[in-house]
Amino acid sequence: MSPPGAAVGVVAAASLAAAAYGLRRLLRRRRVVRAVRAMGKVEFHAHLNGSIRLSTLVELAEARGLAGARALLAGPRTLEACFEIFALIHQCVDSLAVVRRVAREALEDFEAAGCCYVELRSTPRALGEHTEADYVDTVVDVMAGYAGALTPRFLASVDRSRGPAAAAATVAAVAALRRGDARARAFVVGVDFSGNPTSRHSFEAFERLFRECRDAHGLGLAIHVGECPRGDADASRILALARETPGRCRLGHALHVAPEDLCGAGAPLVEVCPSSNVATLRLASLRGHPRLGDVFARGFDVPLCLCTDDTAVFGTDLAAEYLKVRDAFGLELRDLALLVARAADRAFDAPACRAALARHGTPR
Ligand code: 6MZ
Repeated sequence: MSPPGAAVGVVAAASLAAAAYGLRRLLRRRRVVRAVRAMGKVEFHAHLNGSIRLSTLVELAEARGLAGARALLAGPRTLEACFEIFALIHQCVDSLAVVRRVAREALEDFEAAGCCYVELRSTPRALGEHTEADYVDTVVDVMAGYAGALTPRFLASVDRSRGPAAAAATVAAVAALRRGDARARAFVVGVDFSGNPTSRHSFEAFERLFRECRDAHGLGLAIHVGECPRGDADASRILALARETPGRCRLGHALHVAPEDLCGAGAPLVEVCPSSNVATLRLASLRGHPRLGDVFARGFDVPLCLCTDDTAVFGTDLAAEYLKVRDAFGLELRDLALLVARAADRAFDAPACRAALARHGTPR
């Protein structure tokens, strides 16, 4: 029988080895997190007001006496809850001065997450005596004056729940602004079709307007599709339009769409928003996300880009989204960098996007 001192020694050595293993794992994880944060990334699908800095939202809500804000933000993120949160945010973002602050902070936060090029989208709103064009001009002014290394561009959002007449008015205002102002022409590079996907308004009512944006105004189209099942032909109309000029049309979410409809020659890029999609689909894990397994494990050739959607609503940032996908599908850093480099070609200002990545030093 060995003396008790020897047994204690064995236990001590085993615990030391376990502690050293734990420490090595921790350090390795920290290196991975740092590398993913530092890697040059691009963001194509971020809603400005959904990207409000959370501390700013809480501050603004409290200043306005919006008592239910904290409880709403603490609850789950069903699709319905998200749209209640957007209503709350819109109550807080009630002047161009606040728009200016939210836009500047959003750019700072994207840059801090390693984003080199961002297309921020927002639904122009008339605030006080100011017009929708003033709203767009304010965001463009923030972008033009941004002193950081991030390259920003703007997409004007059409909220489908406002209906086609409001959409036409928004597009007319944006087109007029771009016609008269070279700076607006440089920064406003596309239009987005978004809003509550359960709205009674079908894409059909907006299709002519989106074609006009593409053909008459030279704007890129970013279209939300298949966020929830719909009884109309919404998805098939959007998929057909997207295949006409794939470089000028991207799809947002595309969850209730068959992978076969998103593959092959002329396939549009899908803006995948991992945390948002997991929340609204109520998935147990990212591994159950439609299509990602097909792409990463089975080699389906679906062009895609990882995006945040609404950082405030989903408690995320761009680096966290890349990290989640890396972890769920066992990707290497070079796989992520390749994803970014391929996506860059589908930016609505692709030369600016590629230049921003090159300045960051991302391998292509
Ligand atoms: C559809 C969404 C969205 O435009 O005021 N928006 N539309 N699906 C989503 N996924 C959850 N996330 C955000 O930003 C907020 C607006 O963006 C759209 C909604 O119309 C929301 O009101 P802006 O800057």
